[in-house]
Amino acid sequence: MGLSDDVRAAVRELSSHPEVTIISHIDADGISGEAVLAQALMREGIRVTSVFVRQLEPLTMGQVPKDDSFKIFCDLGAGQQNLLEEHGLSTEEVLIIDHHVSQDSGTAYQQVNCLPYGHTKLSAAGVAYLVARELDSANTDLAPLAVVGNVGDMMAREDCGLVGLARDIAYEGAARGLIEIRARDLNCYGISTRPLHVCLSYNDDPFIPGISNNAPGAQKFLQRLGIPLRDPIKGWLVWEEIPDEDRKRITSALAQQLLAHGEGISRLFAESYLFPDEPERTPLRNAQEFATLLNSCGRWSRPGVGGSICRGDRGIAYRQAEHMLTNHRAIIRELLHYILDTGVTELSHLQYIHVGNRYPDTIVGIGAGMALSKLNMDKPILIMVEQPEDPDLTKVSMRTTERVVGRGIDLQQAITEASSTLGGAGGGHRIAAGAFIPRESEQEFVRHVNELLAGQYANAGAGRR
Ligand SMILES: [Mn+2]
Repeated sequence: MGLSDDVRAAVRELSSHPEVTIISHIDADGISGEAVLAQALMREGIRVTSVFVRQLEPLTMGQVPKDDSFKIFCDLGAGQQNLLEEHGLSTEEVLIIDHHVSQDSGTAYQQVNCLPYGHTKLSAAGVAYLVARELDSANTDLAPLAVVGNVGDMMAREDCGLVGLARDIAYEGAARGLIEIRARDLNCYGISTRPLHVCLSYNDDPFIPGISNNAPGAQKFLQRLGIPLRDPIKGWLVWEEIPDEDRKRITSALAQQLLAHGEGISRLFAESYLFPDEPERTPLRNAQEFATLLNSCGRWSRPGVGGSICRGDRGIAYRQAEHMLTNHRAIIRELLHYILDTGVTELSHLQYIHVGNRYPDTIVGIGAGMALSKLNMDKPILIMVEQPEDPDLTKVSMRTTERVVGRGIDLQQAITEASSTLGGAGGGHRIAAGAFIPRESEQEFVRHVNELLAGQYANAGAGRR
């Protein structure tokens, strides 16, 4: 048995249900995964209703309808099978499409999960695409959405590009002319919407002295190279529009800049995924920015707007999403200034701040990540925020840099261990992780994470010797 057997089994199952409810996650992966599944099923004449949840927990289970429809859980469910069981869902009415660690409940729910087969860099939207393609090979037109989900879930981050099955999906989209894959492109966010010098200055992976966090510095650097930065009609040019030759000159000059500072250049380049059919200079133009657009819909509790965009709405839904994106960025900027103005408390191996109830818990991690590049980048940042629904709980987010991860730091490990010791729960990745902890344990938690990070450094040092 392999993943493709599970995909085929799922398709056999789906074909026998006239009515399906999809329960999906509110982030870019969940929104794009839902759109892939819903469109593929509707093309088969299956009626589809969708529900989005922030996370699957006892409170949100109430949103799962108790009716005769078949239930597909997308980007969630694998780790919450006990909740499905408690909700009274039988094995005949559930399919889980997920890429998270599976927690068996005793009830053997049908799953298509890439993780047990060792596909660690495929998101739920990627798995959903495999199912859609098995339903009908014409569904390969949904490949761009699967790429958005994969990129939105950071599947391209570590390797500066998608790998394995996720990369195959991108190439299928490219074969249909729906995706332009640029190998060894600039590893930079905002290649379709940000003026080039601003785009360069926002980039801190890799951190380039004199350019990262320094828009005037980036502008001077480009002017010295003689790169035209403005077009008389369009105004500031974006990276995507810069001619091939000039792009090569810029990346090689950036490489020299990094080498001159004794830094490696491997992270300067990344594969990028552009959508040539989308309007120029919009966040719809590439996978990273498209994912941000969907994330901002989800974070402002309008995942359905993101879903409409995934289905091709470029009218009302797109305008609403643009508005949310602007708002999203303004609040994150405000949070960034709040962190920098208030200042963080430094411990030996981390720096932390508590923002009370001033900001929504869905954006504090992003804001902390941005603040980090203006703080001591060698120490991971930990940010705490009150939980509006539950005053006894505190949401914690942590962020660090690739460089610190390379030295042996694993935030996911530290935060999961520290939170479980104190009766909370956490998860995430080496570079970014989060947890919910009891409010009264905040100080103890911070101290514990600090100790665990110290231990990780010590172990990594011992390993190198
Ligand atoms: Mn996901």
